[in-house]
Amino acid sequence: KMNIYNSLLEKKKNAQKSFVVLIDPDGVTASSLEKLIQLSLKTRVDYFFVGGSLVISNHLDEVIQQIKASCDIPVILFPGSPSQVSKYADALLYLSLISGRNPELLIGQHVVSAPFVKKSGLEIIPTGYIVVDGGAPTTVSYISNAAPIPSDKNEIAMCTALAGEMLGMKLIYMDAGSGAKIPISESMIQSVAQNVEAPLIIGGGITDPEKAYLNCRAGADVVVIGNAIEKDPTLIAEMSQAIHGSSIKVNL
Ligand code: 1GP
Repeated sequence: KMNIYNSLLEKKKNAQKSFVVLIDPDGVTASSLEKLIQLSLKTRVDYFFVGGSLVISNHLDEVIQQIKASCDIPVILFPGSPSQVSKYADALLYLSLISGRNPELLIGQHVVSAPFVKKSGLEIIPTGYIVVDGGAPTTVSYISNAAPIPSDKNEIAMCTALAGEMLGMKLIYMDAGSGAKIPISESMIQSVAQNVEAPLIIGGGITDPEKAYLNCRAGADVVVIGNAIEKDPTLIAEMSQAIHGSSIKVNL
């Protein structure tokens, strides 16, 4: 079985950017998911993330099994709560909300669910999860009961990411929250990217391929798009081109 984290490190080493499509199990039906998978296979989607802050339905397993039956694109769980674990996935982002000061999301929920997560047999990827203000309250900022980092405080984001990395977190995921009005600024991405070695995931409110491209140029290793693709799945092709095209080395 492939090791997802090693694949991310390998890509980073080769300055290859990754495109992630976030699938909210509540936002898809079997037929819309099939369409999404087919569009993802036509261009290039590197990974699927599955999960979200609120998953109301209980068809997480079915969604992942459907993806697995149709394609080889790796599925990584992005759990909003400890109940969002599925043995059918390839890996799990083991998130600690290091931008917040809610002990439950830093360590409490991890303790309660640890034996069950371990038993899943999934590849566990310790991830420093940093929520940045997205211009208006997002589901994650409300549900987490923790203040997001103000969008113009690059140094707080940078210090938070550094601390997470020194604590042993293998990925840094900076998120403005799903459907954020304002995505994370390129200058914040740059401050973090220049100071940490862990692969950097950026998401939240990215609707435009130009922004996805600029995020990569600023130092994002992985760009996650959810809402925009849920609304218009044909955006997958343009997003994929913008993200993968940004890897081309330009000598200035
Ligand atoms: C949310 O980063 C993801 O956790 C994606 O956000 O749905 O706004 O693309 P969007």
